[in-house]
Amino acid sequence: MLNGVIIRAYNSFYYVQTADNVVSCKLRGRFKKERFSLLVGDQVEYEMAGAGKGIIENILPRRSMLRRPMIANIDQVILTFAAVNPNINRILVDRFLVLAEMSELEIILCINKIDLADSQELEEIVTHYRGIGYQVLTVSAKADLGINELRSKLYGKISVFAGPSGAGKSTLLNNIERGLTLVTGELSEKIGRGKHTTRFAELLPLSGGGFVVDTPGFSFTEFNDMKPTELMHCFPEISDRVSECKFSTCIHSREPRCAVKQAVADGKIDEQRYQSYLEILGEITENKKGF
Ligand SMILES: Nc1nc2c(ncn2[C@@H]2O[C@H](COP(=O)(O)OP(=O)(O)OP(=O)(O)O)[C@@H](O)[C@H]2O)c(=O)[nH]1
Ligand SMILES: [Mg+2]
Ligand SMILES: [Zn+2]
Repeated sequence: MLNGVIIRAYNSFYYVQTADNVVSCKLRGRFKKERFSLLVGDQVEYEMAGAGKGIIENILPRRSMLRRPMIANIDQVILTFAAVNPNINRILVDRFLVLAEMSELEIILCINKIDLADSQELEEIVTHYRGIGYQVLTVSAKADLGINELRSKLYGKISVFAGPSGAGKSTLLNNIERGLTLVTGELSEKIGRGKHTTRFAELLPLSGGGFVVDTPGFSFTEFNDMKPTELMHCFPEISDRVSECKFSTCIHSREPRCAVKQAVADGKIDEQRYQSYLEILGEITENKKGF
């Protein structure tokens, strides 16, 4: 049996990347029920059925699954923001970080368009997020800065580029891998949002090994089904302290003897990060009231 990874799914065809080519596969009849559960990113075993064609015989166990977009076996999320245009906004960064933390994947914060940035403001934001423990890279797709370091983080892994629209995700990927011609800013406006955002997710192979996934940006983050206990663990610096709160049910808002609030008062947790936490907490507890 041969091995490969599904890089694209279209109609009932699955395009399977092998060591040296792409094979267009159909599913073995007995798998038809599972058709909708087979995802881009899945590792499969297949048998050849003519030139460039194959039949998928087996799906290997998944290491991970990302929900938005639905992709299997992702290793890391490259959360991409523009330093400027659109200007970086810490609350928005925190909101995206929470979504990324929910996926339990590795996170790299990538700040693009540093060619336009004020170096002091950039330094501040980098220091801030490194201080919390995040990996932060500063790059410019246009001016070709920091691209090699970013590239080196991608090889041998499956990485999803996510973040707000206009951050430069597609431009970065076009720069990282010669031969990619992803639609970027100016063009995507002409095509219109509708078409741009309904694209199917696909794995784009890197010549040095590994895959990247471009995603359409969204500027609106939602936390519909999240529980307060999940939320607190999406802030590493809060998560680290929850066991020190007086009450095990503490959600770190109005409770007395709360180690998190104490850490904010002592300057050990950043006040603005705590405000981001409270803002999202307010949204998820507000949602519950309707039921
Ligand atoms: N000055 C500058 N402009 C950049 C840089 N990277 C991207 N841009 C511009 O920013 C705009 C948006 O870039 P895209 O790559 O389309 O952004 P995106 O994140 O893919 O956006 P969506 O697909 O809508 O989510 C384009 O006009 C790019 O030319 C950069 O490093 N510096
Ligand atoms: Mg794009
Ligand atoms: Zn607490």
